[in-house]
Amino acid sequence: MPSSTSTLTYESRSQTHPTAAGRKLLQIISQKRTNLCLSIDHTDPDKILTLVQKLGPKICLLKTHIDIISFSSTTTSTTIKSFTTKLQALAQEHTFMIFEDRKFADIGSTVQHQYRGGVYEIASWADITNAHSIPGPGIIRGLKEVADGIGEPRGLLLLAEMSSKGNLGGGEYQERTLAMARNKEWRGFVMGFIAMKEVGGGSGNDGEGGEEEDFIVMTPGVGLQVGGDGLGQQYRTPEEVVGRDGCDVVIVGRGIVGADDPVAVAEVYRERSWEAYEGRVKNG
Ligand code: BMP
Repeated sequence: MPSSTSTLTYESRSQTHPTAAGRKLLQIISQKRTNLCLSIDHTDPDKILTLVQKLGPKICLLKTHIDIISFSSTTTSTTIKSFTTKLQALAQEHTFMIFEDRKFADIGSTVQHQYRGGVYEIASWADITNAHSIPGPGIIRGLKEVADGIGEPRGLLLLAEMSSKGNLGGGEYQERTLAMARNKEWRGFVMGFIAMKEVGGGSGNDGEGGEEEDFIVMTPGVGLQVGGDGLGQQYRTPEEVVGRDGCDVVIVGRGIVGADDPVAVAEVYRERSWEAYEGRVKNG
């Protein structure tokens, strides 16, 4: 049976990960000693830029929902393009990557337009995006064709399971999503999963992915205590998510964005998530 990737260091995985986006992210995680992704779920573009400037040093990845931002109501009339250009400059300044949480879910032809064009032009500025596997492999093929024309590393995460109560992911859905991800045709593009625990890489005991398989698992629904938000979100702690369940990157939104002192709270998340990783690798 191959050994699980969750017992390997981010540093060693950054040398061998099959996707360029994955190698870059694992390098950043290892160098900055942070496996924290900030989900910047705010609707005011100016507030987002101010917060990201402060929180940039704490994170490996910034997750956006570009379509919740109210560009029209901003006082400085920030346009979408100038906003995403500023985010890219902040990513450069503080060394983090950008993940647009678009959750594509349509046929290949439609998602190509959604990824490349429209008002957001996601492929031009987001290093990473994600997609549901429900439409079948055509969604991955469609997105990959767009990504291949960009000229910079682009990575895709598939949603294998969600953090919300009653979601239809996990179990057989996750197994079929994993099987879809393993297709050699997109080996350099599908970098991992949104999931609640380690996926593939020897963790499932099926051995089908081979020893070199390495999917990066990013996990939302992370809080400093176990809990929920009254709308189905379920929170687990960094120790459970990273230490016990083998996830690689913790995604935190309101826990940081809504805090009185976001920088201090982000440091608590960073430290606890990093220590959970160190413990996991040491005991692995
Ligand atoms: P929060 O930490 O405030 O609960 O935010 C979680 C973020 O992660 C939200 O942006 C949400 O859209 C996203 N998310 C999630 O909560 N669960 C999933 O399964 C997938 C997500 O992308």
